[in-house]
Amino acid sequence: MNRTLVIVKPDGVERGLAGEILARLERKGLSLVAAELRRLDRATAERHYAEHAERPFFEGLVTFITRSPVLVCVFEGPADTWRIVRALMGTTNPADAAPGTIRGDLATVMSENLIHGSDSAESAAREIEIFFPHLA
Ligand code: 3AN
Repeated sequence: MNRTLVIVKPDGVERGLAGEILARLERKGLSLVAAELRRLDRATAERHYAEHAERPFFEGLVTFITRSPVLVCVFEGPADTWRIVRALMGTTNPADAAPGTIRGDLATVMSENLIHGSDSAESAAREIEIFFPHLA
C-alpha cells in the first residue's frame, strides 16, 4: 500500500466542507489512516511550504494556512496514491479546475482552494514526516 498527505485547508474547515472532501476521497476507494484537526504554527507552515519560500505569494500562503484549524490527514491506496488524490483535487487554480473535481465543484479562487495534496512520492514522504512522524 501507498500513502499520501492531504490537508483540508482553513477555508474548507471554515465552510464546513471537511466531511464532503474526505467523503469524496473515501468514495474513490482510498482509506483514511490518520486525521487530526490542528491549528498550524508558523514554523510548521513554513517547513511544509519550503519549496515556495522565495515566491511572492509565500507570506500570504503562510498567513492563510495558519489562520484557523486545518484537518491534516494521511490517505492510503494503491501505487502512487498521491496521483489519485491530485486528480480528485483538480488544478491549483479553481477557476480552471474541471467540474467533478473538488476545486472545480467547490472553490473559485487560488488563494482559497480548499485542499492540499502531496505532489510526488517524495513530497508525500517528506510531508508525512512533518505532520505524522510516527507514521514515517
Ligand atoms: P497545489 O496546492 O495545487 O499543490 P502548489 O503546491 O503549487 O499547488 O501551491 C501551493 C499553494 O500556493 C496553492 N494551493 C495556492 O494556494 C498557492 N499558490 C500557488 N501558486 C500561486 C500563485 N501563482 N499565486 C498565488 N498563490 C499561489
